[in-house]
Amino acid sequence: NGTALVQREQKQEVKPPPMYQVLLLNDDYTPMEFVVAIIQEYFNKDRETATQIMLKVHRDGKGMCGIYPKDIACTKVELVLTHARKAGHPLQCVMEEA
Ligand code: TYC
Repeated sequence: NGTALVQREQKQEVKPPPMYQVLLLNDDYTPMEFVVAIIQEYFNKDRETATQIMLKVHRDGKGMCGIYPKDIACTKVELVLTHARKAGHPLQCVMEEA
C-alpha cells in the first residue's frame, strides 16, 4: 500500500535491478571486420566506437560492449553467439554482474 511504499523509500530499501556487463573475448580466428559489425549491430555503437572496442579486445583479451539488465544482457549474448556460429566464427561473448 501507499504507506509501505513511503517507508521503503525513506529507508532506501528499493534497489535498482542488478546490471550486467556484456563482454567480447579475443580469439585468433574471428575477422576484425566481423567483430566491428557485431558491435555496431547488437550494441548500437557507431563504426569508430565499435572499432575502438574491437581493438581493445584484440589487445587486452576482453572488452565491454554495454551494461544492461539481466534479461537484455542474456539476449544480447545469445544473439551474438548465434550470429557468430552461423558465420562459422569462434567469437565468444559473456556477461558478468557489473
Ligand atoms: N584477434 C582477432 C584477429 O586478429 C580479432 C578479434 C577481435 C577477434 C576481437 C575476437 O572479440 C574479438 N583476427
